[in-house]
Amino acid sequence: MKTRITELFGIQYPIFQGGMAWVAESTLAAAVSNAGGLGIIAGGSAPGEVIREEIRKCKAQTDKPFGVNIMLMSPNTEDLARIVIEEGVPVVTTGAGNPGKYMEAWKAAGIKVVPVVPSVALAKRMERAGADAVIAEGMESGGHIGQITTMCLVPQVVDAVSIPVIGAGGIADGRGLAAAMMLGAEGVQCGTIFLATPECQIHENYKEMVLKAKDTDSAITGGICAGGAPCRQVKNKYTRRVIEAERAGKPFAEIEELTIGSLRRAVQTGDKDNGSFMCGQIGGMVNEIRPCKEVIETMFKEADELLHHKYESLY
Ligand code: TUI
Repeated sequence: MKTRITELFGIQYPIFQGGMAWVAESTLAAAVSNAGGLGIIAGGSAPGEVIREEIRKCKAQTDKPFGVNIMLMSPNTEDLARIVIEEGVPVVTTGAGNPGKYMEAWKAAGIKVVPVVPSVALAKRMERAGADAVIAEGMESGGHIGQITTMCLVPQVVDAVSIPVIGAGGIADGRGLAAAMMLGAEGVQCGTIFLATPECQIHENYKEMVLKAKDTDSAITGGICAGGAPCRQVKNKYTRRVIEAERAGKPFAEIEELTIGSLRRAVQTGDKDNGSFMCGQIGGMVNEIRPCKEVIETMFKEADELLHHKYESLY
């Protein structure tokens, strides 16, 4: 499948792996890149030097292009914005904010910049600021989310900008990939499906939570997570406690106390009661562990079948 995304990023398949904070480290990113997609190291809220190490480890594991995601709510954003330039990272994706103030420096360094946008307005602003592509991410996604579904966001963003659009949110197989292409996307970004791979270095309990999750098993902790950002994760005692505190109108500091460190607890200690197991709504369809290469190849084979044969036979 050749699109402006495969051309622009020099990758075999137009698929990005989501920049999942605490989750997406060098081994996962290198596995996705080696399988022909674009692997991404998540900056999350880690110190810049930790990510510099991850970038170097990734380079040692692949000679293919990869990217770094910069989560703009991080207190270490300035450091990371500089480190991606120093390390010659080919692609930067951003999330959780407007990367406008860094764009000029990244472009001058030859970095391809791909912001996640939750709205048409931000997509247009990013195009004007020089973004190479945008990721239109629907609220089906895990983690910090916007308000619009993938089905509604992708075609509206595609109509509003001329740069290529990558669809994200709720995509985990060839059907989702084909659907995104039908909406006008030229590639997809997937997160949840890559949690269920042997290359993903999260705690086994996290994988178990994703594999067991049904369609309705995610909860949005509203407007509180990470200082006022809606956040989707698997329902558990933690989400019930946070949502209860929110409904009771507890002071912000008290709720923040509950949420701080919750994603790290999920990823590193697999604390099923106190962790935030971020996962998209498509988690209900993710029922087995498969290597990244198999995930990607199967997805594109399925989409190819659908796009070439299934609909042709209806006419
Ligand atoms: O960023 C994400 N997903 C994330 S970030 C994250 S880290 C975290 N850690 C602990 C608690 C909470 C979060 C986990 N998941 N996705 C991309 C995304 N970007 N979703 C929404 C946005 C977004 C929102 C507003 C992008 C831009 C934006 O702009 C506002 C503005 O400044 O115009």
